[in-house]
Amino acid sequence: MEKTLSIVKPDGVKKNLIGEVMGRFEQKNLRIAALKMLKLSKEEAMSFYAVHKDKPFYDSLTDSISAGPIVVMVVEGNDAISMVRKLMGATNPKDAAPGTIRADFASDIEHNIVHGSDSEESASFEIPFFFSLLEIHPVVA
Ligand code: IDP
Ligand code: MG
Repeated sequence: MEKTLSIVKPDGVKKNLIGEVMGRFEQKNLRIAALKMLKLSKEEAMSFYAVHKDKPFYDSLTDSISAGPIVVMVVEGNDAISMVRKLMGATNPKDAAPGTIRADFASDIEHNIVHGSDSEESASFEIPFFFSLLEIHPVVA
């Protein structure tokens, strides 16, 4: 069992895709182990995406993710990190494989609907960024 952090970004919430994103995870036998809706401040967005602080898109990225409410979730299952990444599709929707969330719904690279941790290391930073241990409900086998 692996855990990953996924986010329905502000553009995904605006496009009414919360259920669509969670449904795609659940259809692949992934489980939602924790869930909440919130709005990040610019400062919180900057610390969440600190790994990108030297990138040219850091300012616009942190503006976009703090532009409206988001849905954050812990997703659990076999190979959850890579499964979620596969269901999301490539960062740039122009490169995303057909049938992925980003290919189906994203308008552009800055508005690409969904986030998913890219490694165990990032998941172990991103999950506790949003959730305490008491808020995570591991799946009972
Ligand atoms: P990921 O979300 O697929 O893991 P990252 O490289 O971690 O992609 O970048 C984080 C987010 O920053 C992306 O989802 C995208 O919204 C935005 N982003 C990444 N690369 C670019 C870029 O070249 N221009 C503008 N925005 C970008
Ligand atoms: Mg990333």
